[in-house]
Amino acid sequence: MLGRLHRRSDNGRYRSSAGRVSISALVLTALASATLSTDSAAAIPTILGPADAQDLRVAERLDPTPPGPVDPPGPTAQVSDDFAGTGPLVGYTTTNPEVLPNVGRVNDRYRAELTDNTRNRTLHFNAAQGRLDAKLVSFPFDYTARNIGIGTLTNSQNAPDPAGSTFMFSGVQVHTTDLAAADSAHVVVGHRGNTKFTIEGKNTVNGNSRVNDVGANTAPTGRADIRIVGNADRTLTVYWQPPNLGPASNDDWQLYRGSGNLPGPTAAFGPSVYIGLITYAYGSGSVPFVGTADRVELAGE
Ligand SMILES: [Ca+2]
Repeated sequence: MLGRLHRRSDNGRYRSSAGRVSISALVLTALASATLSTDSAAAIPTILGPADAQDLRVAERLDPTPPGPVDPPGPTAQVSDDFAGTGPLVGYTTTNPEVLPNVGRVNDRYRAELTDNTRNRTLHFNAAQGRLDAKLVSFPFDYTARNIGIGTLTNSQNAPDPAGSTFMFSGVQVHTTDLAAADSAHVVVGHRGNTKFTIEGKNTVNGNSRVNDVGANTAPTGRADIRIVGNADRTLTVYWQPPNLGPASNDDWQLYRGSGNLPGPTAAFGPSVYIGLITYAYGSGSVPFVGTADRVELAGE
C-alpha cells in the first residue's frame, strides 16, 4: 500500500530529515504490508492510500474507535464528501502527510492542524509542495468546497488575525496525476502577507508559480466557498462567494478577479487530475492555525 515517488532533484532540499523521520514513524506504525526502499532518503514524497498509516495515525489521534471499511481510491471513489463525524479522511490519495500530520474529520468538518512550519515544510509555492488530500476526477468537472478557510485551534469558525505580515491558507488544489511534479493550480482563503482576509489564486508549472488575489477583506470571515470548473479543453474557471450555509439556490458565484482565470500559464493537465484540499503557511509567524471546510461537492454525484 505504501508507494513512493521521487521528487525532482531541484526539490530535494525541501524535505530531507523530515522525510526520514516520517519513514521511521511509518515503520513504527507497523505497516505489515509496507515495502520500503532505502535509497536517497532525501527524496520523498510519500503517497498513501486511504487505508495506510496516515489515516490510522489520524484516527488514533482524533478518535479512539478503529476506522471502519474505506472506499477504494481512484476514479471509483466518491468525490463529494461532507466529512461526517470524526476520524480519518476517507478514500483520499494523500501526498506528503509527514509535513502536516494532523488532518482528518472533526465534528463534521475537514480539519488540518498547522502547528509546525519548520523550513516552510507545509508550503505550496514554486517547487515546494506541502500536503494534498485529493481524489481523481476527469474533465469536464464542477467542484465546490463549502465554507473553507482558516480558524484558530480552539474555534475553526473564528479566523486568526496575527499582527504583521502572515501567510496562512486553506483551499482547493488541482494537480496533475504526476503527484511528484510541481504542476498544479490552487485557490485558497486566508491571509496573504499584508493582504488579509483574501482569496489567493496560483498557477504552478514545472515548479514556477504565478500568484495574485482578489484584494484585502474580500473574505472577512477568513472563509469562503470556492468553485473550480474544469472545462472540456482542460482549462479551469474559478468562482468564489461568501460562505453560503443555506441551499445551493442561494449561491451567488463571482468569477475570480472578474475573469475566472488564475494568473499566468496553467499546467498541461491530462484527461484526469487530482483535486482536493490543502492547508499551508509561509513563515513561522503564521502558525498555529487550522484549515477548515464544511464539505466538498462534485456536480453530478
Ligand atoms: Ca460537513
